Amino acid sequence: MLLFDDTIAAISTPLGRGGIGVIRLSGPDSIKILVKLAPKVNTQATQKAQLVDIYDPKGNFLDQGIAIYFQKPKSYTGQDVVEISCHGSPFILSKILELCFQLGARSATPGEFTMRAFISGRIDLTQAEAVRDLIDAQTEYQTRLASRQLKGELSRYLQPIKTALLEIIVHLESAVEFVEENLNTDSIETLAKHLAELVKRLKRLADSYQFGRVVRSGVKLAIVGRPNVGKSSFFNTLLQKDRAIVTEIPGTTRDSLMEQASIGGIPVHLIDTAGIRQTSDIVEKMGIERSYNAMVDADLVLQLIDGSEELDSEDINLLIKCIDNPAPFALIINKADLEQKVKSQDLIKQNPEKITEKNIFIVSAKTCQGIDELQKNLISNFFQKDFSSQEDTLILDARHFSLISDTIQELDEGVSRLKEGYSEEVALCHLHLALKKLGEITGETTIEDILGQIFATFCIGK
Ligand SMILES: Nc1nc2c(ncn2[C@@H]2O[C@H](COP(=O)(O)OP(=O)(O)OP(=O)(O)O)[C@@H](O)[C@H]2O)c(=O)[nH]1
Ligand SMILES: [Mg+2]
Repeated sequence: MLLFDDTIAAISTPLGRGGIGVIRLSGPDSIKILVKLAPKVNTQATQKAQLVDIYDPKGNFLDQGIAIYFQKPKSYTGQDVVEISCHGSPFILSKILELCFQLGARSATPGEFTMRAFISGRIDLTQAEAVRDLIDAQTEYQTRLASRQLKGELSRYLQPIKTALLEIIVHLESAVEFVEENLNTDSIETLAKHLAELVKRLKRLADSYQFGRVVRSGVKLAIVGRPNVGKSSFFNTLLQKDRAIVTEIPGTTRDSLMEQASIGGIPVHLIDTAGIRQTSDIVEKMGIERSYNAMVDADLVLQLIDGSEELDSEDINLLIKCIDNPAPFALIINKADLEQKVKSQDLIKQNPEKITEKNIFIVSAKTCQGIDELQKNLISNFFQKDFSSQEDTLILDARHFSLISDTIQELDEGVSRLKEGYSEEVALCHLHLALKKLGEITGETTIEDILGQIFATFCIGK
């Protein structure tokens, strides 16, 4: 049983110098500790910012700051919470925190404030996870999704499914309870149909994880091609900085380079590679080996082609390798600002089954022509399968995906047992398990060590 009858404290702002820094306390002694630090604080002025002078126990003045006493239950954690904003000097912050410990608080573990909010019923587990995701978000789209989840989007999607499942369970339970009300074939058919409908809704959610995972963890994009097609220029254009060396000499890039970027709101790990060609130069050979490795490791391979020159055997050989490579690939015809000798059709006819207009982008790394279009469509063309819009509810978290998959499996089993004519008890067993798994997503049914694992991924002070 998790007990939260002690008081925790932590610095909630990042370590290091800053304009202000915030120390947060939660638990029954919070206000007592604040009074010791700032004797003139008005303890009746709850939920209000107060200018206070902060002293150590010997009466030495430490800093002037703003204190807010959030009286329970109107606080983030549902307990008495105190937030002290003082000047953001690492020395002052750690001094005040140390005093909080001396006055009876203990150090908060990662995510412990949010865990208390969850335990006291202020938020459900998906909202608690959204707090962590919001803090970790690196792109605007990630932030938007986390805020939607924080507002309870996932719980709202699941609630009607849970209610419907519970109704079916109650119906079956009464059939078991009153033997004379044994279900006839028609009602079994109807129940199985209702359950199949729930499975359909859950599958839609589970399918969104393919894209959700990409949104959360990002994708590895390897830029490959023969020398001088403009790989490094394209890499720099996407990064919006002069990261890789660009020259007109073929074989300029010798080693793979990796940088983080954002394409269409999705975090990407962008890899520029050495141009692939036959060579006897030992260093260049090693670089090319790395280009092949990057292709194998990538989630999406971008083969660059110089549109101002005829396709040559090196382009075609690499294209065959891209087709055989397990990751999806896109073909980027670069140098669109020059007279074009390569058309989309020239590429499609190499393998019309594997290459379609959807795989092909025409750009100029030099003038940025076509780059906006590529940014808009590249990721969604390859990873946004099976769900229609970016506004749909998305599963981003492996824990949610695994629990939804388990729920679907239990529901499928339940439907099969009903149809096969087993007793209602057998089907009920699966349906109860399905309900339990759904409850675990929002935290209605959760075991303590799972909570420990989830909150360990938070930062301290949140
Ligand atoms: N006109 C034009 N020139 C380009 C474009 N992209 C790249 N170039 C030029 O093409 C030459 C080669 O560019 P890089 O980006 O170094 O090509 P790379 O594919 O990285 O070459 P390696 O590293 O040697 O494999 C340079 O002179 C670039 O300025 C483009 O879109 N238009
Ligand atoms: Mg290069």
